[in-house]
Amino acid sequence: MDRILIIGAAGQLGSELTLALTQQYGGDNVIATDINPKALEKFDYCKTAVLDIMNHDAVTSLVKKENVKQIYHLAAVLSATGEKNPLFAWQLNMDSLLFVLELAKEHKMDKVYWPSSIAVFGPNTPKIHTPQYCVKEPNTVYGISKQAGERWCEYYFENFGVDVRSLRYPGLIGYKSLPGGGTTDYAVDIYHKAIAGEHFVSFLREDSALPMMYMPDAIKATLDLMHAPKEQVKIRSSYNLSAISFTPKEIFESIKIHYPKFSISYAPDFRQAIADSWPDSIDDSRAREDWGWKHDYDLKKMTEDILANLPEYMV
Ligand code: AKB
Repeated sequence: MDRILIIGAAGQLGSELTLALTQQYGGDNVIATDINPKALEKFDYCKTAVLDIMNHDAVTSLVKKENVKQIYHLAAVLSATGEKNPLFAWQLNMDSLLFVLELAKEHKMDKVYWPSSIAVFGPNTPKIHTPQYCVKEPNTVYGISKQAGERWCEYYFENFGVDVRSLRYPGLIGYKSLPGGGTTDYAVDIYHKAIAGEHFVSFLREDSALPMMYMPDAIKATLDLMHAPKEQVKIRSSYNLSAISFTPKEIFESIKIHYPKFSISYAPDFRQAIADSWPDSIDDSRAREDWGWKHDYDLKKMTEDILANLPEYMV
């Protein structure tokens, strides 16, 4: 059985992916790691270790000690936070990926997973049904690091045979943990405000459409890609991935059906420029053709599920 190392396990994606991987591989074979010891407490069903991805010696010795065969490298500085400290974001996002790719090469890992993002696209990219291959001129440090990272992934696959797989996630929406520092995060926060009976101030304009995805779909896509036979994974930079697209006004209206007193106002800030540089919707036909990707949740179904389940996580 493959030993799996998850780096950045306590983040928004990692929190749910760790559980899904544990259900598939068993708690003895999954090692959830994070820089924040407190955040690891929730993983009482698998192995855990405090780990700073920038501490290469510590990561290498854990990989050797645990005989790790797969790495899910999820640690990253996201788009909005990245703009506040661009050099740190570049250093963390790039150094960590290159280190993981080298580690996978040296230790002959079976597979590596690394998330990319719609942030690889930029203002000159076609905005509607953005194709897999098109102009990419990202103008955030996060987007630049994801675009460069994609090139490195393909390079390590082509030149060293590292079986690295990747998805360009849209904005991810889940209720089990809070995201940190992204431009799409308003679409998580809005549910918390509705349930708390508070007014919501959107940092994006009411008509600012962005590609989004409910977390169960993101987990399914990740596991489907990682379990696909090697020959079906034909794109080794990163796959476009899509489910739903909506504006702040549309998500607000989907919630208001259930919370008629809920109110919203709009106060766009620096994140509006980031959102404006990203696509409105994504063409993910290659993921659908190559390994059978299919999403389950639309906006209505996602809202119903979140409103039914979030209250118990808000205590
Ligand atoms: C962000 O908003 O930075 C992320 C992303 C789209 O990658 N959620």
